[in-house]
Amino acid sequence: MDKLIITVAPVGAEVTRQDNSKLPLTPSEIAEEAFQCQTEGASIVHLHVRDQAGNATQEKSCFEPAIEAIGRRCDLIIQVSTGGAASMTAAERIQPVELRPEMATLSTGTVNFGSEIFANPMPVIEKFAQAMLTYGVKPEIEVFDVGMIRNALTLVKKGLLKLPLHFDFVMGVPGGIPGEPRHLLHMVESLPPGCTWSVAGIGGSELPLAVMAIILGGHVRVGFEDNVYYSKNVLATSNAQLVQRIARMAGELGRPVASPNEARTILGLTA
Ligand code: KMH
Ligand code: ZN
Repeated sequence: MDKLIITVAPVGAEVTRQDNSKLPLTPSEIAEEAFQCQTEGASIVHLHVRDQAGNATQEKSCFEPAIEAIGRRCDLIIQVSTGGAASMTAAERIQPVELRPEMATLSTGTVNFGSEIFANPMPVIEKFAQAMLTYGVKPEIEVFDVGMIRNALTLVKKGLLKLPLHFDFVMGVPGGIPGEPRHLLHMVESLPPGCTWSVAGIGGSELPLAVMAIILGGHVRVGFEDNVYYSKNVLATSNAQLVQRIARMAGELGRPVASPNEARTILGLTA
């Protein structure tokens, strides 16, 4: 098995300081948290940013200072979100890809997202995939339900995505695939050979699905975007605390964590 890639999703678009007062919001807070997460074993940061009022934004001018601040503090792979928030337009969401980060997310289907709809019709997915080809950005395929794997493979046939793909199964969003072990097994079995995958379990499913991924040869995403708790009714003190637990458990299970450069090799990001 490859070493374990831990992605941290420290900010998200929906979570607030009411949910967890330790949520990083400004570029310097995000960079400091990213540094602490790399120290604990993370190798990718999945990046959302906020405006001065703390609201989610996809403005390039808000991504730039966060990307620069992270780059000054550590060498994590930066993966910008193109999901943004469910209320945003596709034109808003795609903006940070133009900054040529190493990676960006690509959601390959529409899903109910709580009381909202996270809309990704095929023409939008194709446009986003084309933008990632144009700017030389490696997509991480965000899968909120099993049909989205098939949509990604349709884009491979059209030449808009290249195998082997890297997937992230986001499981437990209200409206998406539930965060249950049998569903993770089914998703993994639905991938073409040679693809890599990680799992981002929402809320209480984060830890059990992460442990499954460690054992199955997948990779893991944790962070306040997905879960603000350390255990039932106990808030996490930082994103780094969540990363540290995964790295420790992976070590116990004989799966050491990948450094950012080792993750680059695993994901084919190096020339
Ligand atoms: N905030 C969600 C609506 C992504 O970052 O690519 C979408 C999301 C996925 O978070
Ligand atoms: Zn996200």
